[in-house]
Amino acid sequence: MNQYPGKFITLEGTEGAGKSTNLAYIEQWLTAKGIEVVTTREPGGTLIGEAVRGVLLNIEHTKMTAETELLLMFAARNQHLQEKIIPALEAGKWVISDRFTDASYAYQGAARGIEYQRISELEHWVQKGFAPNMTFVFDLTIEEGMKRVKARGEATDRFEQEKQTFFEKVRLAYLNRASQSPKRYTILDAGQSLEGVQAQIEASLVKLTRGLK
Ligand code: Z5A
Repeated sequence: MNQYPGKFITLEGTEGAGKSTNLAYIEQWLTAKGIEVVTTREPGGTLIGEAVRGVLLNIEHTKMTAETELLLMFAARNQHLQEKIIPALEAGKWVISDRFTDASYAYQGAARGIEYQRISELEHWVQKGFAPNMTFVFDLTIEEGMKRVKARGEATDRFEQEKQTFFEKVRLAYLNRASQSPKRYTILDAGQSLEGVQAQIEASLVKLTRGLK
């Protein structure tokens, strides 16, 4: 639940599915409606969170355990919530985050094998019931996502070195979570052209902003 005046939107999906590209589209769309928007990302979003991101993505950290990974995700998230997300929402701004807690269930839970119950305990401790108003799940085949990432030509991080089966588990976990709460989640066919994906996003944003001046 989000009891603050601003709304909280999160973007999720496997790598290369188009989250970062469309975050900019959502920001522009909402800003054009006169809404004040803050964009951010996880892990990261604050000075401390970005430092933790550096630790999490570093390809030299081959010995990182799944539990350490999960705790670092929630350490960064706690800072992100207290320092950036909640103050912005309290001020009536809308916050759009490239990934949030669903990623912990999908990556550290489904793919790394940590029990959901353990993740849920951390979620309750850090978030105290707080959750996004809307979550877009960018659904794309792993092959197509990898092709897009390769074409972008950037250096790979620690997660991107995982095998295809790891990402298949992540994809399935997102789809399962979304199917359990269809009111909060919108699954997007991210295999469509950018225009096609943005038309799907716009349809949801129209519903979310209905009634606003
Ligand atoms: N992680 C975790 O394990 N647990 C957690 O709790 C959290 C995160 C919060 C970093 O995330 C890692 O952290 C992530 C999960 C883990 N690891 N992985 N994998 P990240 O979000 O920074 O990393 P990412 O998912 O790898 O981001 P990405 O590769 O940048 O993906 P994207 O943002 O979804 O894609 P994009 O940059 O918007 O698009 C990729 C390319 O495709 C780009 O060149 C676009 O121009 C192109 N594109 C986009 N849309 C289209 C369409 N429709 N058609 C054709 N081409 C397109």
